[in-house]
Amino acid sequence: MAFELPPLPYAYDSLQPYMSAETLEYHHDKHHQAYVTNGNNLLKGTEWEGKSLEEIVKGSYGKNAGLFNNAGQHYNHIHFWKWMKKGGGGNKLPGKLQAAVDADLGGYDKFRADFIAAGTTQFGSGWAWLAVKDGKLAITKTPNGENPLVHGGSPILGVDVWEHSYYIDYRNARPKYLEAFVDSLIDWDYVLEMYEKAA
Ligand code: MN3
Repeated sequence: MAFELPPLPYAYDSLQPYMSAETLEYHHDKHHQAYVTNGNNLLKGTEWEGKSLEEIVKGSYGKNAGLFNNAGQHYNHIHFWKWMKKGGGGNKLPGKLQAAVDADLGGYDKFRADFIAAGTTQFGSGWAWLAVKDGKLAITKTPNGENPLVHGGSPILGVDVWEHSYYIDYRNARPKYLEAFVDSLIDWDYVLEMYEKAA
């Protein structure tokens, strides 16, 4: 199935002041579009043509680096846009998710600190994740376009720590961007939706 750029699920200026319209215009319209365009070119004629995006991501990992990087980033960004919303973030988690965070991660405050630390310590480009693995929540980080799908897990929340995601708004202050993402942007309802599919 050919990759397609999904529209942003909100207006470009709706995440201000935490993420600017300029960041979203570049990040969605240029960066995500490039993964779609390059991914489609690299998919042509491969054994993964006609497969689902998840199958392409998992199948191309370690076998076709060019296709994997673009397919992985396409998958990551499709969800990244939906992991944010105006008026999101903070510690008001849906009950089922709160219970899992308490049981598996030591509560919300520890989740917040550990998730931000994962994003801060990812050296260079990559992502920080909340994933379900072996039936439990886990916080991880990956380089470049990788995600928990290729490490036996199911991502339910991820934050992009490539500089293109924060440099316009935060310059080099990656921790400030991560704090704003957790405190003011996360759409916990979408995290719950992915958790219910994964658990
Ligand atoms: Mn990105």
